[in-house]
Amino acid sequence: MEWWKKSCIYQIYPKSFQDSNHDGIGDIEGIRSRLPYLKKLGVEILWITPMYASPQKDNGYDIADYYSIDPMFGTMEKFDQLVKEAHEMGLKIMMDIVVNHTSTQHAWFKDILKNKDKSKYKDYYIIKEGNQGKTPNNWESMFGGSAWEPLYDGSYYLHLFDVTQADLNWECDELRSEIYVMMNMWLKKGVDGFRLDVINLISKQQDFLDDEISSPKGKRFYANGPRIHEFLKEMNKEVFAHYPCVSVGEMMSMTPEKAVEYTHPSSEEVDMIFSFKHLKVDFANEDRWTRQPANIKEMITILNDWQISINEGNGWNSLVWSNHDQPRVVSRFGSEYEYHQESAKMLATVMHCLKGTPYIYQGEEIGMLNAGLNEINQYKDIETLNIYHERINKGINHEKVMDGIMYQSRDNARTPMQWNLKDYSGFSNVQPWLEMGKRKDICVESALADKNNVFYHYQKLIQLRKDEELLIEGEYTYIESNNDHVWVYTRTLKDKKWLVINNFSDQKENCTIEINEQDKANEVIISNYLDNDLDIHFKTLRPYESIVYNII
Ligand code: ISL
Ligand code: CA
Repeated sequence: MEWWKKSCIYQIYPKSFQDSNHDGIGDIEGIRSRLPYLKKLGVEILWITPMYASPQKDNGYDIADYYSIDPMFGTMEKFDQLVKEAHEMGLKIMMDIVVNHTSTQHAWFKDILKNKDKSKYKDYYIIKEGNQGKTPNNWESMFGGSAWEPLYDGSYYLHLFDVTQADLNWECDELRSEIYVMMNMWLKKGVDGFRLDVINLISKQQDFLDDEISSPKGKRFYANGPRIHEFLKEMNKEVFAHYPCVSVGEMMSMTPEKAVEYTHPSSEEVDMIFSFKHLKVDFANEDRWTRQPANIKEMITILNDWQISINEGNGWNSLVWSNHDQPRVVSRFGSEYEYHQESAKMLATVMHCLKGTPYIYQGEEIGMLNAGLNEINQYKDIETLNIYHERINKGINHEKVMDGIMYQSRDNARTPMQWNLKDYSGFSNVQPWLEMGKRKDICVESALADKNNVFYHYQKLIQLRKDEELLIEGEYTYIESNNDHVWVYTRTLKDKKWLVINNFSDQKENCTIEINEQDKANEVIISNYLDNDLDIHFKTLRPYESIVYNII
């Protein structure tokens, strides 16, 4: 079995993980100092978001030099030492690589500004003539506004994200080779794999037509574009195939059918994809910035559909509640106060018992919550600031705009990691680059001191996945339960069967579980309440109750 199927991936957002030199910004030394903590949790792969040299307009997703570490995080020597120490402790390192675009501070782009038409790098980016003094087409940036920015002579470059993130031209053979050489360099150094940022956007349909259908405009002409499979097969052959590495494609506009095309072993593209469909069930009218109560039934339906289709197609799933772009999961689908621990544990159990590779985003393991920042000037995220101005300019009132931002802003997940009850939660001795979240009582030190804390629940789930082949290879089956708030499923391997019951509601819920009449439970494997009975056919579940039974 591939090693990455069994492992749990922990995502580190280095800027906000641990500051070692007290400049308010997390760094490599900070990560190194916390390896024992991660080891204790039991995770096996550390995915670290970009630490390359960057002007940090989009917190490192705007890379200026793929070959160096940003001084704010440390040096290449420090990075090498981190990899070495992690390996000695049995931890693997997954790099985050951004090859859909570079920063406009990258030497290639700067060369164009300097040498203009003489620059050999003009073909590395997507540069088009304007259309009678206007942009080449009506495509929009994901972060608001036009996706085109004028260059020096009436032509425009494409940027699907911020204006400082220029899209690379994957049609250019030389560009592709340079990217593969660079990726090989990191693998040779000893890193264990890549998370590939927005990788299914790299192949753009070449006629660059106007678009009135997708949102943002243009998306259907580049998401899963015409040459995407060809490019990924090439990347696999040139890079991944030479190392026992893992490759995760972050992809939007995904369906399980498409996911199978990318992850089926015979496709030789990527090992798994990271996608978001189930994390849109609290958007009103598909508008992320206007919230509605989460539609749990829809979420269960989506996740269930992915489990079934991916397994049937022999692909592989990523199991994800949160990352650095998403609100905190307990704030979103759980309870911030009364059932904080119960709901955080339930959410953990649901994901970790599904088939696929689970991800934990830093702080999720202690149930960290949304930031609670209510002033726009407390926000740093470029997307949040762009959206704020765009919506205010459209005449939407400030309170409504802030309501959306407080719930959805990416900064919710980016406030510094809370280690202890000291100033700045032990993240730093000085005011951090982004304000601390409002709920300072939730921290690692308090979590570790309480044997019933959600931290130990995650630790147990991670260990269960190491011990029980059933959780890795076992078949997933949906079980009817006549209650929209409840998700019941089984995992089965040979003659072993586990029943997983989860209540997503903050109320007591009754349900009848449509499992075989003769099935009986003989053991509770894990639960978020201490006293469970062994009845598995009819249950009155307590708020956010979650139980895993062994079935005989
Ligand atoms: O942030 C989002 C809302 O959830 C997404 O639309 C996000 O922009 C998308 O998932 C792509 O994300 C990745 O690429 C971006 C970067 O800003 C994100 O941080 C990164 O995860 C551009 O590189
Ligand atoms: Ca620092």
